[in-house]
Amino acid sequence: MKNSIIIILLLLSALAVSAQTAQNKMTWWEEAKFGMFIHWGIYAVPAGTYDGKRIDGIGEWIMARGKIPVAKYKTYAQEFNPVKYDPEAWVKLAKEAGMKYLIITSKHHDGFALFDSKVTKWDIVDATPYGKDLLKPLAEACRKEGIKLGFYYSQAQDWNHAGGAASGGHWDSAQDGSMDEYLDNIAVPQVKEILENYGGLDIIWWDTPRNMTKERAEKFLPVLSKYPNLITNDRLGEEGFKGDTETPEQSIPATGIPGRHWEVCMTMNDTWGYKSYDDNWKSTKVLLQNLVDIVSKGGNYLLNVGPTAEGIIPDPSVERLKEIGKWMETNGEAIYGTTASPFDYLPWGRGTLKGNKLFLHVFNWPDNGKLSVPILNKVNKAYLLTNPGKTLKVKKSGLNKSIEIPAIAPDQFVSVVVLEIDGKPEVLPIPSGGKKVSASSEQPNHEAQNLTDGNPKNDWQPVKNDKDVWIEVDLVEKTRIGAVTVVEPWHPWDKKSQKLELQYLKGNHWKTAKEFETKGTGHTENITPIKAQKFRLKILESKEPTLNEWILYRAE
Ligand code: JFZ
Repeated sequence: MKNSIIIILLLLSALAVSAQTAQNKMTWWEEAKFGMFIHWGIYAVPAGTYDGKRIDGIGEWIMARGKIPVAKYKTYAQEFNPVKYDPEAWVKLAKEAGMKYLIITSKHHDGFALFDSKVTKWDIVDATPYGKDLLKPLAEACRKEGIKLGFYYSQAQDWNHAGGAASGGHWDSAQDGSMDEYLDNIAVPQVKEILENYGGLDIIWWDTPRNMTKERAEKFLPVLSKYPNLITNDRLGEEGFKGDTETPEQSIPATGIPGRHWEVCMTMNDTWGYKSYDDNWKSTKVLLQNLVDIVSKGGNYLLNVGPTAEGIIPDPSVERLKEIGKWMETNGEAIYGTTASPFDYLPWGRGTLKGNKLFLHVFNWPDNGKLSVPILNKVNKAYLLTNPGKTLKVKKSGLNKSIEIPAIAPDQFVSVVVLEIDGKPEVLPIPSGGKKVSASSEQPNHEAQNLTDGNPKNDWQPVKNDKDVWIEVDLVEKTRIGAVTVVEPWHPWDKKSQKLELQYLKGNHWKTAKEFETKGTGHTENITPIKAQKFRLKILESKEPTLNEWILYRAE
């Protein structure tokens, strides 16, 4: 009797422990934060130029943008001979950059398979002089180096197999055919191939679900059901296939995506697939601050490289990845396995959290020797992440903590200050959160009140003939405001923007705090702190006035 009680107690405690440390298929992904995207294929041969003309837009779309006939495009395969391809070196580079996973285009919209496919001749083995599967050795290198592996697979668009979709429509009769037959005979079997033949994938990354009705998307489900640990994104079907991750592209959602896993994919220059003349490289500082920004909002960063037809990752990419890697080597603790920032806004940078450690990622190092942190908790210890032996002095300053920091930023990109705090982080709520909003006008189901509800998925829209569009919030008490964020619904490629003016009520007069212009993808603007109770946002110029969220932050 006694023994069985002890056994039951032991079992119960074992259950409790396993529940606490419950692992699921997303656990590694949540901890990883940073991955490498690789766009590689036949398009690296024309590399942005067709018929002597530079073709606008992203390199991997050259066939569509240049309306290159199928037969002509196929001839490029004869020049695709990546003899300098060194999969081990690619994986090592990703690892050196601090990336934990890698996702490569196993087949992009041009329909070309980088793997040995039995259901088509349009693949690396049958169509190129190289003649060897490119993904086998890459998968082996990933496994050897402990890097998780994902394949991008363009399930809907396929510009070379008859019946495949093409956004904008077919431009060559060779593309015409039944999409269902294409799915049954090419796409579904190929997905089976990539899942079965590469030692198990960690991720499948679908793309552009053009014409992917529910019935068509469902064709992939029987295959996928055999891989319960496979992570998939949200681009399989037109509707209703949410997958595991949301995939904002080329821009960072201003307030993250609450309640979902999300991953921002981004290019280092302006193209995914290699273009010989695209030199518009983002700086290491921008890329690194993007990573920190994304992680502070709870997301992952999937950063792209576009290798050449010879199999070389362009030097500017390699340089940047190595610089990021150097930073990650000493500051990785403030990235991997962290959770989103407890702060809604920090004027000088971003925050991440792990246990009782609060990591303060300083983008703009204060020149007065003091870092003001709006945290209410007791701080037990403060130090630079790169110099934990030397504690920094912490003083109270109003509701904030003031950290005494060195005069000069220890890092040229992002300097990390660590605070060890007592208990869960406590911060003041967003002043505008949940507050009453009124507007010059609003449409049913697009009420102004949506603007302060913390949900970026609903929106406010004024009526069509509104000539003087504004929204107004009452903060209930006078509050010092130091920044404003708007969440907007568009993508970078929509090329939308809105001109906005933040105003505040002083006496009986609306005064201008700041005018600014957004790019339609959400925006945060710092202002000279203003103390007021009522604020207005005027939409000065917009083709389609709308906002998802409007946030006013406390100036510290
Ligand atoms: C898609 C692909 O088309 C692109 O080639 C690349 O692979 C990227 C990661 O994913 O990008 C898109 C998707 C949708 C649009 C533009 C680019 N769009 O709707 O205009």
